[in-house]
Amino acid sequence: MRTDTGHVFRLEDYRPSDYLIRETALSFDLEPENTIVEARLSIKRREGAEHSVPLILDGDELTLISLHINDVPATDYDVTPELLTIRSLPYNADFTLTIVTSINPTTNRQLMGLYRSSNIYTTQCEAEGFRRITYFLDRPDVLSIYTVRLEADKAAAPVLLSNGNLQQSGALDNSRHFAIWHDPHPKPSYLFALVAGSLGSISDIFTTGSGRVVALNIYVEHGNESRALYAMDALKRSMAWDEDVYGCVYDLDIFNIVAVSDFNMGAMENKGLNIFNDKYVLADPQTATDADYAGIEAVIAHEYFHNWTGNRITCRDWFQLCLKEGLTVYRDHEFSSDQRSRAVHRIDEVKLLKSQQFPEDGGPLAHPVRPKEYREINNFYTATVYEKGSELIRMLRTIVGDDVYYQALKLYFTRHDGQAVTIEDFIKSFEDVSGQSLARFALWYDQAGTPVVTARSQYDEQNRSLQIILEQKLAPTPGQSEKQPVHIPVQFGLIGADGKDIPITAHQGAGLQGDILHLQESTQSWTFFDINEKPVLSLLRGFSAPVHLEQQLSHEEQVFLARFDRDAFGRWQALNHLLTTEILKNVDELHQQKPVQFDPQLLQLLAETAQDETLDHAFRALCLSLPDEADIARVMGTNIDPDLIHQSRETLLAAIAQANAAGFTKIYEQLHDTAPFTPDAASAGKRALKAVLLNYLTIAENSPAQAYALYEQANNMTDRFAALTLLVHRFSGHPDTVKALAQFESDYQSIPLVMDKWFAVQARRPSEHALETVEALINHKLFSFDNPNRCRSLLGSFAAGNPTGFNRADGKAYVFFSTLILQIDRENPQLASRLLTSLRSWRTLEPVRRAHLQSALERIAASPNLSTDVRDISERMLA
Ligand code: B3K
Ligand code: ZN
Repeated sequence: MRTDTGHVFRLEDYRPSDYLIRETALSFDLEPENTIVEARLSIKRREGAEHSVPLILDGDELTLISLHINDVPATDYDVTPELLTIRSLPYNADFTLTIVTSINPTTNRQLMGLYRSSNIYTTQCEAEGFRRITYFLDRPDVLSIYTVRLEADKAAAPVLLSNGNLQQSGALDNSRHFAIWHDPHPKPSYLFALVAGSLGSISDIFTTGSGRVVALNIYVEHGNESRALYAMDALKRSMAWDEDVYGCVYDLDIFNIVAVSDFNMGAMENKGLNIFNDKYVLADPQTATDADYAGIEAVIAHEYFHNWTGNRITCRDWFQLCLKEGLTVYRDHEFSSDQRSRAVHRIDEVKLLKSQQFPEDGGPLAHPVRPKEYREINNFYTATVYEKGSELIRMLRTIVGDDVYYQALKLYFTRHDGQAVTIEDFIKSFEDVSGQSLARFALWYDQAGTPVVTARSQYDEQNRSLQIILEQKLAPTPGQSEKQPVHIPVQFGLIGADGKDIPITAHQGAGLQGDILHLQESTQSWTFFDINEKPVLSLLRGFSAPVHLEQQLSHEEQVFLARFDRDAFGRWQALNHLLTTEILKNVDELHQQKPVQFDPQLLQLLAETAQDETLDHAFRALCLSLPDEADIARVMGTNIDPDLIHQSRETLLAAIAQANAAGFTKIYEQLHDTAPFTPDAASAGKRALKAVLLNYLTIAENSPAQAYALYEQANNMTDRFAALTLLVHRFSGHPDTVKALAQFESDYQSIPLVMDKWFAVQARRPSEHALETVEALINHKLFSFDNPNRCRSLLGSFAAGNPTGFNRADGKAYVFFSTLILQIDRENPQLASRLLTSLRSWRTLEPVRRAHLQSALERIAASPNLSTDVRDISERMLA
């Protein structure tokens, strides 16, 4: 492991490299513990660079075996595992460098570079893993054409894959064989990939609009082939969608996907050879939930869409990461919205943004969508870069309109194809097509923090006019005390007493376009005329900008919006606000040991929503689900006692359950379905509603009977796991629960992705004894620190998904967790630092817990030999 050097990389220091690598010929002699890599690089000195300037190549834990320049042994160079500095290079600007290194894929537990997982050789190079394979200019602006020869034992590795198209393959002596792959598209090293091993596969074809017949293959562990069919279907739909909507056509004869079980993240978009965490490939009704299916569809699309947004046009440097990630997330959200219910998907996107990105933006790890500096780039694959980055694209589209949006992207694709570019280049395409300056908008990329938009409105009965005043503020964030106003598109509607939108005919105030108020200054106001009645204001429809909206709406107005807003997001938002307010009010009352009371209007509203058959099931499920405990904590912001939040939320759940038991039972029974499982959104919506109602029913009855019945009858994992969750979280220790947990374990012990659920559900059980459970599960025969999915399912679920259990007041879970972070850091720094970020909101806790958590964090920060990843996160969290 590389330990921290303290070096800080800064955007302002960017310089093009003095040398280019035009062609890269790699040859791998694959052996589990000693793989020999020969890299033959066609180097070109950049025009204007002095011939005396040394060539400095990146490495990481490499062993150099030999080095030749133009086939002559090199003499004037320095080498360490991290750096190869070559001097006395030929006068001629073009020369060939041949580097031979040896690496050990078996002991590579960082899962970066070339590693072996379940006997499969696989790679992960983004961001800086290629330098763990050979010395290279491992930076995204060095684009090269790759030819890759793989050689391995034929029985151990019958499948040999790399990027691009297969050129040649054949048998060799000593029961070995080889394959040669060529990728005609110049690419940065982070997109290089190889896979070798014994794998099963499924195949299909896709014919592009330009008539190219593309062979599609998904490789999985033997026996899992049928579980890859949904991923294949999602891939074909993604390919068709990207052609139809963006005109992006696939550009190779083969598209391969490989699923591996040890992977640090979701998946990787290597050119023509996407490598996936098997969690985002494998599904069948018996092992995957609806959420798993939706996740597979989204990630398959996301990686495929990178072929244009990321691979054909890539990032000049890692500060520009959002250039490919924000845009690609936006594209995958749009794809999923087209495949499913757009309104429901938007609510899910916003829930994710608020739960993951808002706390990041509001805490010690806040950074701009395009950071200005980093110590470890792997710590910047964040919700801010991805999810807020996607929101910026969404806003940009709102600002310029659909036509300009698609034209500008077309221009961006043609203008920059084959280049490594910046956010400025991207914005320029939009400015050129729209003829409009986007300077105010572009500030979003450089300013961290979530703007607060305060809205006031005044109705003048006499003049029949309505004035709306919007104000924006952005609080200081680490390293940024001064902020400027940004361009915030606020979609809105004025709703009349009949529940219909009042048409806007006359107004005063700059920056109104259709139903969008373009807020660009600190404060702006608009006056609307011919408004015959005092309307209810629906602001930020569709969550048109990633901001905190502060608005003085009365309780009645919120209820009105929850009933009548024609914007489904607006309805959900109003209801969510009412529920949050109710829980917060009761937190105060519980804190003061006062009796808790409930708003009868709210209970009535929930009953109506549950029964409203004009609404789709998934939407009803979202409306009836109370905000999570973490959502409540985020809104509270300070002095958080997770036990009080839990109690308050539970009390409201019980009140809703009791008030609606009969009505909910009726709907629940109607939803009973014996038809075979299908993963489509409509069926998934029914199951989601069923699960929410079942929660209320088990609370009302205070009995596990119905949950256990569903557990036993379920013909799919979604229902079965929903039932198991209720049993474990509400009836822990009950004989039914004990039986179900044991049954689940014995049924699925050989299916790791399902066992991840079994670990996670127990780690999330809200109880002060959850720590003891997690400690015991660490010693379970199926727990392994080597498998990131398993670590995340047990430790990540505990730290990020169990507010009461993890934050027990004696601080013992913090000590336990910090010890494990240090242990994991020695093997897999990326995993350790990612797990650690779940503690980023530690300062919002009440003083006793906060002090305990601070000591645990300080203990981490004070440990010697930390990875750069964990040192960076722990120091920023404490700063
Ligand atoms: N680009 C990869 C993420 C790489 C993470 C490196 N630490 C997956 C994706 O965003 O599509
Ligand atoms: Zn991505």
